[in-house]
Amino acid sequence: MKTSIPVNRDIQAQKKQRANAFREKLSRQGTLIVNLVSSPGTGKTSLLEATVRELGDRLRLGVLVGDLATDRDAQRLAPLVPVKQLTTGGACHLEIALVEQGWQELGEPEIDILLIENVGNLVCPASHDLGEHLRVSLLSTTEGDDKPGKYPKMFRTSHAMLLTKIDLLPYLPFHVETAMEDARLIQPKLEIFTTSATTGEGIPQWCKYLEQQREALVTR
Ligand SMILES: Nc1nc2c(ncn2[C@@H]2O[C@H](COP(=O)(O)OP(=O)(O)O)[C@@H](O)[C@H]2O)c(=O)[nH]1
Ligand SMILES: [Mg+2]
Repeated sequence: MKTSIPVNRDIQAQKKQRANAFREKLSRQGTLIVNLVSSPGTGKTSLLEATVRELGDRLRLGVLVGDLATDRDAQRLAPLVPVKQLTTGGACHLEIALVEQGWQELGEPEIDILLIENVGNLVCPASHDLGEHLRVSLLSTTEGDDKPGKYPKMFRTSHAMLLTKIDLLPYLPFHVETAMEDARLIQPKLEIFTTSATTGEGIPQWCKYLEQQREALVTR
């Protein structure tokens, strides 16, 4: 008699377990993990640069940046913050094993917030738990205000959404209210921020949210 072995289910369960263990380990030392997800070019690295400039004096930060190839994002951030590049070699998303490896390469520092920039992609990263406390999706004004409904899993599994590049609003047919309503239909609890890494608009509010979330982690 043939027996079937649910290999894929076991592997997924193991990854989930590892992600939970990583989240718990960093929770115990008071490190908030934030997973930034979006399409390529939405402004994740620019947001990280602005965030580190705003928060770097008050909180200890560390960054892991994911890409298919090259260490360009890590090179951009290295002058500002401890950072390691995670190169997936073609995979369209980060996985917990690579994040654990990057965390070790960072030296497992005692930091307040670990920011992870996921691979630019609105589909695959939605299905992979990296042990984060917060998943934050970015949607830029250049992408169109109809995207939350078209990529629902990403926005449904997010805690916050940033509408980025709002400095470009005068030049684009992008309606902030439409994008917000679309996203809230999918995830009513979504915290929403409008930001521009170029002008700095909305960056203090976003950083305040991060500070509050980190505070909530250590006082819970
Ligand atoms: N106008 C404008 N451009 C931005 C903003 N943020 C990022 N960009 C530009 O968008 C492009 C992609 O940004 P990047 O941070 O590399 O996006 P990532 O691929 O999501 O990490 C770059 O040319 C940035 O200069 C913004 O707030 N306003
Ligand atoms: Mg980037």
